Amino acid sequence: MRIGISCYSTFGGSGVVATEVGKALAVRGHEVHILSPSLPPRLVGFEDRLSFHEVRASPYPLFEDAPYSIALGSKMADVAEHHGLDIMHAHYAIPHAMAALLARMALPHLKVVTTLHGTDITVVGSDPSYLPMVKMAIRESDGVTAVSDYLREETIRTFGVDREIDVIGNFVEPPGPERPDCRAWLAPKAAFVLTHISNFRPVKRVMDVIKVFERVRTEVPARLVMVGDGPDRVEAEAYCRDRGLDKEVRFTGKQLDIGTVLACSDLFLLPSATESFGLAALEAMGHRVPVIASRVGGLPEVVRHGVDGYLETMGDTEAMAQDALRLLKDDDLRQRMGVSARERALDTFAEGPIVDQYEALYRRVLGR
Ligand code: GMT
Repeated sequence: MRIGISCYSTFGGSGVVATEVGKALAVRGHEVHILSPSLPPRLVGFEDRLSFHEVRASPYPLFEDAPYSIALGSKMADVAEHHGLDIMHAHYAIPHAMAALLARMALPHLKVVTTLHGTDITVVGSDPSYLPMVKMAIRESDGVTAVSDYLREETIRTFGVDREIDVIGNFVEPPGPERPDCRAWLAPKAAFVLTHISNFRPVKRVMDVIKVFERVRTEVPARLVMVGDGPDRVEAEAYCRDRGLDKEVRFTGKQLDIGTVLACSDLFLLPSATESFGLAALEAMGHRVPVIASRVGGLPEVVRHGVDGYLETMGDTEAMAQDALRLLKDDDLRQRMGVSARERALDTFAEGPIVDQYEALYRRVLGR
């Protein structure tokens, strides 16, 4: 098949999933074209049958903001026509699904598959300024997927849509070789390493991460590694400085090699307000790192409470800290949970079977 994939080029999970699906499809022999405002971070290395198309919205004095959605629809139509695409797969509804539908108006044979990732439904998609168009995009796409049962149900509830939505989860690959020296530079004094990875948006509740850590460090030697960047980083860093935690909490900013950090971590913290799936948690599990998270959204479909980690009421930082202390004080329990977490990640959310599901959906919408 000839497949276009449209996504954001940020470090977020939707771009990661889109890029990894594209790479896997190219390895399987499909021709894949990725469209994004800049090179997605995971699109590294040369892969035969995989091309990248940068989308640029040209400025014009009349525009307050150049209309990216129109430029994306134009680029989709152009790539689809000149490369004979069968499918345009939009990752994250806004604006990729609407742009793909515009491209389909220009080229009626083009089929549109939309993957809903999370806040495109639960936060921004349900905002009245976007809702009617998100609803239209869900209704009009030839195929729609959601990354968890929770997100599928939330989509039906929020938009009142009556259509088939396939649930296809996020996935991980088995981790590569670990770097033996990373623990020494993350936690020089044989302390435990707690890790959080996110885009530091309000939905991630990064201050809860710091509060859990603050409580944990009163009982065991520990370091906190905060990977990523976003609006709430400034507040979190200032808080750590004010409380004298800045030697123990390390803000690394965005990192490509999260595998190295996870390989040296003892616990992963994800106390989000909502999370449709929680790809960062799954990646931690793939590295044998137990997860402590909020019991929200699709997280219970990923992390089994008491088996791969613990799930607590959102905002209950004391319960999360108690879970962390229980795990850090009991090496056997921590290792057992790490092993379960890895098995769950690599068995239930392995790349191969998940990419099979996308391939099957493409064939279904193409009637092949
Ligand atoms: O919705 C976002 O905040 C962005 C999006 C992304 O691009 O990272 O994250 C969502 O998609 C991921 C990949 O499917 C999921 O693993 C995340 O749980 C989901 N984020 C939220 O629901 C908050």
